[in-house]
Formats: sequence, C-alpha cells, structure tokens
Amino acid sequence: MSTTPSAARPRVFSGVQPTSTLHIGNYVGALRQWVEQQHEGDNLFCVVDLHALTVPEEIDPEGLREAVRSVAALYFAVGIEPDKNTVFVQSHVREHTELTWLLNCVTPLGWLYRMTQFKAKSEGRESVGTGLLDYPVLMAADILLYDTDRVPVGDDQVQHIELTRDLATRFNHLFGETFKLPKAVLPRFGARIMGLDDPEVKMSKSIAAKVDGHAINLLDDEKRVRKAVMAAVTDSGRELRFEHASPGVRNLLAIYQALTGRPMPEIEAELEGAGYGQLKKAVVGVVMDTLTPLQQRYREFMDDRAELDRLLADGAERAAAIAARTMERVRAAMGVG
Ligand code: ATP
Ligand code: LTN
Repeated sequence: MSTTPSAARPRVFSGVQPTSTLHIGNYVGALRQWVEQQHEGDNLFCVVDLHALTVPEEIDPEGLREAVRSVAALYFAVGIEPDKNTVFVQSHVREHTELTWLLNCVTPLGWLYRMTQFKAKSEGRESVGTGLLDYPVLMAADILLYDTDRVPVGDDQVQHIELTRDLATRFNHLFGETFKLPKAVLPRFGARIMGLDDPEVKMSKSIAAKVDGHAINLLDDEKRVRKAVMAAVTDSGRELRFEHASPGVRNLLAIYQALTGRPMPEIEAELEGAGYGQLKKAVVGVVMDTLTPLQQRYREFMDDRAELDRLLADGAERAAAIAARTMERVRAAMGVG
C-alpha cells in the first residue's frame, strides 16, 4: 500500500474517541462518510484513545482497552476495508504525543479557551484538567502528522479543524514550510443529529451514557431502538414538512433522510397525511436495516480477537512509518532531536 499522498489520492485522516458506545450520529456524521469515500483517498482511521483521558475521574483502564477494541471492530463492521485503509490506535504511535508537545509551544492559550467544546465540557466542573484544554492540540497533531488533506467529520468538529489550520499556518510562518493545511469534509446529510430526548442538543456519547432514550446506539437491539424512537420528543401537531416541522420532528426526518439517502421532497410525499407514529415506525425500520448487518459483522470481529489485534498492529506499523518521516522534518525545523 502506498503511504505517499498524491494529487490523485488525497490523504484522509479521521478518528473517534473510545468513550462508550457509538451512536447513529457518529455513524452518519463520521463513519459512513469514511466508508463511502474509502476508495478515493489514502486513508488513516484512528481510534483516538489518548483523547479519552481528558477527565481523570472517568478513566477506567480495563474498560478503555475494551472500548478501543470495540470501536475498531465497529470501524471494520461498518465496511472499512482493512487492506485498503490504515486503521490504528492513537497511543500505539508515540509521535502523536511528541508532536502535541511541540505544537503546544506555538499555541496561544487564548485560542484554546475560545473552543466551544472546551467551554461546554468544562462548564460546571470544579476542577478542569489541562488535557481538556489541550485536547484540540492533540487533535491537530493527529491530523498534521500525516500531511492530511481531508478530515471527514460531523459539524461539531469544524472549529477544531480550523484551529488545526491556524496552528499549521503559525508554525509554517515561524519555522518555515512544514505542514500542509487540512480541510474539514462534512456529510451531505446528517452532519448534526440531535438528541431524541432533547432535540436542542447534539446527540452525544457522553449524554447517552447517562440518559436512556437520548441516542440510538449502534449496538442497540430492536427493542431498545423502538423504545427510544417511539419516545422521541415531537409536538402535538401533524406537521411533517421539514421546513415547518418542530425540532424533534425535523431530527427524525433528518435521521430518515440520512439513512435512506433520499431527497427530502420524496420523503415528505411518502409521509403525506401520516402522523408522527408512522414517521417513527419508518425510522425504526431504516435504523434496523442499517444496524442488523452491522451488528452481525461486529460480533465476528469481536469474536476473533487475535485477528483484530493483528489488524491494529499492522495499521500502527504503517501509520508509524509516515509519522516518523514527518517528525524528522518537524524536529529539524525546531532544532531538536
Ligand atoms: P462525546 O459525547 O464523548 O464528546 P460524541 O458523541 O460527540 O462524543 P465524538 O467521538 O466526539 O462523539 O465524535 C466522533 C465523530 O462523530 C466526529 O466526527 C463527530 O463530528 C461526529 N459526531 C458526533 N456526534 C454527532 C452528531 N450528533 N451528529 C453528527 N455527527 C456527530
Ligand atoms: N475530536 C474528535 C476526535 C478526533 C479526531 C482527530 C477527528 C481526534 N483526533 C483527528 C478527526 C481528526 C471528536 O470527534 N471528538
């Protein structure tokens, strides 16, 4: 496999944190885009376990190792082909942490305090760790280490990718042309799926771990999916046109659209005269059409641990070869190493 990005094959990098089970927002916002675009790029898909350490009270070492395997198995289960993509675990390639330190030294604190994710995650906490503030610099290191062109993510990560570009620009200005500037790539549909229980907030793993009925998790069985979708917040009317619908109904329509890939006018025509109950049943149907085969493949990967570990070790070796070359350039530019 080629490890050199070329004009014809853009370098693609993305990752998900192994913090509890992934949900349908992670699927349509991130994983499905990766699968759809996997033949266009020279891709690295990472399980970003170092990002899962930012709240020390919540670190569960055994649970984390298991979650890393589970997320990797999900990557393969959604259709990421191991021989065409580099799938690896962030902590297996030490250069991520080394580059983070070097980038830290050129990052103005003000840039980090401005991040909306930092503001949201630090709000109301008695003590906030440095890792939570520094999180976007580790993410910038992930991306810049591989001369990444494209970063396929959901809408909530765009600000972090802009920060990555700003950091790369600042570094290049201070130490000479070293890093490429990456671009965020958003999905056509479903860049921001909202919570079923509260359509004003983004569907998120951390809320799903605490609140039943917030998310549709990728490993949920039909009973749980049905329960969550049927209880989803709507309103007392019957408005099923996307533009005029209330936030909860819009979210269900958005999930339906994201999973069927059909244009909204076609969906609206199909549901004309229907009530919210029918919309919810249709959503349960398309969710299960997606989840059933995915869960079957997930179990196969989880049952063959030796093979999963082998695939990840192989991925780390390929990623490390690229990372080592970038670090030589960065160290030379800064006069260390
Ligand atoms: P946490 O609550 O732990 O922060 P999360 O649910 O926000 O987790 P991440 O690991 O931060 O999930 O995100 C992984 C990928 O999924 C990112 O590309 C992110 O943009 C995307 N994503 C997360 N939530 C959604 C959502 N609700 N809709 C669309 N994409 C999403
Ligand atoms: N912060 C991202 C996860 C992440 C990531 C990355 C995504 C860490 N490093 C590099 C894209 C590229 C999130 O989804 N919470």
